[in-house]
Amino acid sequence: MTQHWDLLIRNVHLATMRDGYGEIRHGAIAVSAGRIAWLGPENEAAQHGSAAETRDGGGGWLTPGLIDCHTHIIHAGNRSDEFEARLNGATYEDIAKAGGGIMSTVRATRAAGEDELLRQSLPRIASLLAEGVTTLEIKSGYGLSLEAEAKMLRAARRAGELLPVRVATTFLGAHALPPEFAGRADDYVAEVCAMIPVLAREGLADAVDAFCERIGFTREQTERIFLAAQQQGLPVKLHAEQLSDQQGAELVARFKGLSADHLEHLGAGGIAAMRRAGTVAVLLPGAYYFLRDTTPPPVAALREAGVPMAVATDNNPGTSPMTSLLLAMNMVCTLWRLTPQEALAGCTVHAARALGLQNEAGTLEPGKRADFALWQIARPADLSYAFGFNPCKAVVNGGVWRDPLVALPELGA
Ligand code: DI6
Ligand code: FE
Repeated sequence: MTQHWDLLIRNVHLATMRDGYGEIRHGAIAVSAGRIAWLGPENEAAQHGSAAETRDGGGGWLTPGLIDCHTHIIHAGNRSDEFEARLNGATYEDIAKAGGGIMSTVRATRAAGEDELLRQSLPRIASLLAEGVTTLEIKSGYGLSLEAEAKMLRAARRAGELLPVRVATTFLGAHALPPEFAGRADDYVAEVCAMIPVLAREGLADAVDAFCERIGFTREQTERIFLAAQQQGLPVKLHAEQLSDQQGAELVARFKGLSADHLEHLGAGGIAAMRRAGTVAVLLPGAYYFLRDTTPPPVAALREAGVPMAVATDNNPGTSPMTSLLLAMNMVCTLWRLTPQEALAGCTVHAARALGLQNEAGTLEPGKRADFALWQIARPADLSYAFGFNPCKAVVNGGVWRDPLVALPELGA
């Protein structure tokens, strides 16, 4: 019995991302009700079904839609003024004394209404979407009060309604200590724990994250936050070992966390714990580059241990004002010696797992969401090889074909 499909894309090479690239040359892929119904060699399509609409992929490569699994892309203002001041000789201390740094983003984000937040953030998101991103994680963490964190998360949810992208939200109340809690970090952590059930009830958070660092929150404080998340049935992830080894990876693995992110200072104990727990290592080369860091994450040891490695932009105004996942792929290859295949897996199959979406996205296989990117390239390695060039020709979101460039919606004044 043959199937009836909504859409058949023919004349493409498929990188299914199952078992390496999982290449199917001269392939075709069929969609029904927004899901993948069939895929295989093009010359076998007719014996499996027929489609209401057929598209010619032009001999390009079709991959799973890319997934940016770690961003702070909803925020107001930017910090190019500080960037310039530093390059003209100002020190971080001067800038902090003048009220700059992360607190300047917190002030701007608190002051912006939800529409204004979206107006400033949607162009950044559109930049990712032009490169084939179909799933995007967005963290809060520049509000640092229940009201302002909820506003950020609502804006993130709305971004997913206004633009063709699946948004996964993460509550990052423990990103920095707000000024009104100066010297009372434990009191703020109690406040963050109290926000979790409220945000969970409103369906605003898909996961909970924290910044476990000397300049962030301690492991004990992070654990209190994870316990509060666990009580609400929310999965956890962690900004871990970015600047120093706080053994955050061990902690997040103990909670069977989705991911540990950054990891430049990750030790052997953390790697072993992540492997046992199935916690994904999310690599963020933008922050490493922008901070001119010199300690790379232990990529060879992660590979050796079989810990899945995802790759993300970490888009944020302080340490990674980057809106290109393709650039992140090039960076992990050039800076950290991932292979192009690992880089693409890092933005597809492993990124899906870092969001708990491994049954929905990240590979081309029947039953998964029909989220694809179509590239005019000779081979998948082209995606990691060139930088500053975008070979994306079309994107498919849930079976709906679109141009890579999306129009931005009008938002109220
Ligand atoms: N790690 C970082 O590098 C950013 N947040 C975090 O947890 C910094 C955020 C900023 O400076 O705005
Ligand atoms: Fe981050």
